[in-house]
Amino acid sequence: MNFTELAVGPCRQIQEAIQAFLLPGTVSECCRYGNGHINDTFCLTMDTENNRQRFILQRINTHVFQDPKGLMRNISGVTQFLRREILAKGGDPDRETLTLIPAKSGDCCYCDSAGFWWRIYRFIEDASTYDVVRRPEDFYQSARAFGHFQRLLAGYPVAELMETIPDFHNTPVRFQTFLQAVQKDPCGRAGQVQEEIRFVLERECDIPVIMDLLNNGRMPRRVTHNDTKLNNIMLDDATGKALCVIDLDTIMPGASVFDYGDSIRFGANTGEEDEQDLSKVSLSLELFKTYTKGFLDGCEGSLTDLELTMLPMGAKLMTLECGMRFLTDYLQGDTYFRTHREGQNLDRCRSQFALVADMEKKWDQMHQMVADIAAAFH
Ligand code: ADP
Ligand code: GN1
Ligand code: MG
Repeated sequence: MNFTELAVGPCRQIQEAIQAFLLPGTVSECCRYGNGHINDTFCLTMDTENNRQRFILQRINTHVFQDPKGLMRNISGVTQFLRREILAKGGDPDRETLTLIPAKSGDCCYCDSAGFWWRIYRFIEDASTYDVVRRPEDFYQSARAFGHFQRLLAGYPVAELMETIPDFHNTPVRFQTFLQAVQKDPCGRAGQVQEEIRFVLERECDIPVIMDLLNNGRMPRRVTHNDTKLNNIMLDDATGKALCVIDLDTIMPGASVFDYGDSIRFGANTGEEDEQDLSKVSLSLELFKTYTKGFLDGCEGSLTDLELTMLPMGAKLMTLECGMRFLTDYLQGDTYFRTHREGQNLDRCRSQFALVADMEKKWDQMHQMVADIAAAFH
């Protein structure tokens, strides 16, 4: 058995978790996997006499998700629902949605003797996630899939969903948390980031725009994914088509324009999310257009006129909110997002803010592009 690069906890903990699930054969390998910022993800290989099968083992971040049982109820409910929808459309639910492996207890997750929570998914083979857009077609595919995902979940009983992170995309609440972090300044870092703090304060009037529309009922609350980064979608290696939407921890009622906006934030940035050379950061209008087309294709005409008008605002606010979250985490001592180097959260924040600034320069063009593409649906 080979447990490589397991930086979290003792191997014993992982072995205990693996033992708790209904898995075939014996463990041949277990290694860290993927580039998520939140959970601890491992690729687990199990050998039987004449077969080798891979699984995704995850330790749920309970600092972030404080009700792991509720979270797993959401994922179990949503994946069962999606299985039925996919089957009804003649698709392959084993590849087109996540499949949870049950624990021996019959639950879909396991709490180990040290209080850590674990889950296991079937590994989706012959498909990949990407951290940068390799070619526009990939981005189009991801857009269509995220739009379609929202469409598929339109019939999901919303009342059954718990809020896995309260106020997750409540930008005004995020703003208040940011202000408190600036005021408390527990690590003495606020002095170095005055320019970034000012950047947020100058945009205070934008912060409540989408939440106000949701709260006054002008914009519908839909079942949304809420974390629509490119690396949360698997593309089929053979066909290049989007195959499966993953990372379902944050499915909650929310704004469609935020699902759209978070993808733009991550995928249409010509620089990296943590880019240190800010001259590389800009909004690619070509990718913006590509994503907009794909998302609207996936939504199949279900977005209201107001949602369509607010797509650019969704992109700007998701980028501003995420930058503010990175800055808050930097001020609080890097306790939320996984970091791999000193100052990474600040670099992430600066990249987001540079992208917001570029969106402001391209604001009219963004609106015009959305209007032109939306016109094709009327
Ligand atoms: P995080 O919440 O930390 O972002 P994810 O659920 O997104 O964790 O998983 C991290 C990475 O693991 C993904 O980007 C993807 O590359 C890989 N992954 C997750 N689930 C599967 C799966 N069922 N099959 C294959 N790869 C997966
Ligand atoms: C986190 O889990 P991951 O890496 O897909 C975060 C998102 C941020 C993103 C920034 C639960 O996403 O909200 O937009 O990092 N997820 C959570 O890269 O906070
Ligand atoms: Mg992820």
